Amino acid sequence: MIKSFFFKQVKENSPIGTTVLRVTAIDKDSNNNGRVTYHLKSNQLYFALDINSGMITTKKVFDREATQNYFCVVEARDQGQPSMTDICVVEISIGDENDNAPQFESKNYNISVFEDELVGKELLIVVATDRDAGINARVRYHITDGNTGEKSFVTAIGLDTKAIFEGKD
Ligand SMILES: [Ca+2]
Ligand SMILES: [Ca+2]
Ligand SMILES: [Ca+2]
Repeated sequence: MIKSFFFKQVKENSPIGTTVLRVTAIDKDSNNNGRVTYHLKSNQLYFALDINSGMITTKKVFDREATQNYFCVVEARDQGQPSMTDICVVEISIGDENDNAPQFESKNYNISVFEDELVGKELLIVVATDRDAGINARVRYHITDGNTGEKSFVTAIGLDTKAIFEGKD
C-alpha cells in the first residue's frame, strides 16, 4: 500500500453509492506477480470496494447521531503464486448535517409570579438540547408569543444552551 492509513469524511444522509476514496497499492513485479486486487476485510455491510480500482463507495445512508466513525481494513493482493499481500486501514468519519431540531426538556413549564415582583427577577431557566454537532447543535431562545390562554411560548433556535425566560406583563 502507498500508505498504511487513510482518512476521509462522508456526510451523513449521502445517497448509497457515494464515493468515499480510492486506495492504491504499487507492486514492482511484472505480469501477474505485480497485478493487484483489493479486498475489504471489515464493514462489508456498510461499504463496497471495487476489486480492481480500489475505489470505496457507500452501501448505506449514514446517521452521524448513531455512529460517527467506521474503520475499514483493506487488503491488496498480487496474483503471483504464492500471492503476496499488504493491508491498510481506512477511517471514515461521518460528517454532521443539521437534521435534528432542538428539543425542550419539558413541553410545558408552569411558574407563579407575585404581582409586585421585581422587574428583571429570574423566574425559570428553560433548556433545549440538539443531537447534532457544532454550530448545528447550538441553541438560541426566543419568546414567540405571550398571554395567549395565560401562556407564553418560547422557541429554541441557534446559539447558547441556556436562556432566562423573564416575566412579562
Ligand atoms: Ca442524523
Ligand atoms: Ca440541529
Ligand atoms: Ca446531524
